[in-house]
Amino acid sequence: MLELYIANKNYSSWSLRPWVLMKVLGIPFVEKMNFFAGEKTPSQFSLFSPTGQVPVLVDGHQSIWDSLAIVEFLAERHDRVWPRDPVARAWGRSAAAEMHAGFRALRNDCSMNIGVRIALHQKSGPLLSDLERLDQLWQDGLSRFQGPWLAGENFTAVDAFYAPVAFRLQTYGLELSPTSQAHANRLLALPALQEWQAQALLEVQRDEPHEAEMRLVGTILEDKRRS
Ligand SMILES: N[C@@H](CCC(=O)N[C@@H](CS)C(=O)NCC(=O)O)C(=O)O
Repeated sequence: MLELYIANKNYSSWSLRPWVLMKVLGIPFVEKMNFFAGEKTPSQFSLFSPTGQVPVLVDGHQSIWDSLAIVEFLAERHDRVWPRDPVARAWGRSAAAEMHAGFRALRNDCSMNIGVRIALHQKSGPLLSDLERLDQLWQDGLSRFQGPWLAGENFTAVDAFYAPVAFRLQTYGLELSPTSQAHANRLLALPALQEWQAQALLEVQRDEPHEAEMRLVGTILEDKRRS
């Protein structure tokens, strides 16, 4: 049985990607969650991860230690990971790679913190550019492949890569065009994302560096997490 090592549900955006993909596609796996709140040192994740980072997928004696590599490993074994249509597949792979390597301001200024609602003190130029590009990308995919998912009628890896963005939009109250906003709502309504969110809200451990960062960038309007 595949084992997926993740950090936690509230903050770990990279962990969410393979997790939601495997859940939606019904690929069986055992979840191995390691919070290491506060006291985590790189060597603790290094017990199962060569980079000291998660997610890591373990298949027997083989480890796959990056979210994009995990998706490609799964794609070699399951035919619904990427769209069947080659044009949609190439678009999906490009868009997933763009998220993997880009959107730095969105990822840095608006780190994932699912249970909290925050009003940002300000939106930096790079953040506004990332939001503009995100909106353009989502609208492009949805109109080109006619939805309801980014690369067509099925939820595929590209949707999994953008799933954490839906939580970031929700946390920071960031607005996109009506088409993209509807897409974020579609993601948030997915049973798998609802399950992830419900578990995130139950977590009592806090990652102090994340919490401090959040207090720095904005005003906390609401904290829905269990205390
Ligand atoms: N490129 C990696 C990035 C993974 C990553 O940054 N993971 C974060 C958790 S969301 C992590 O392990 N942070 C712990 C650390 O860097 O010590 C991937 O896509 O899997």
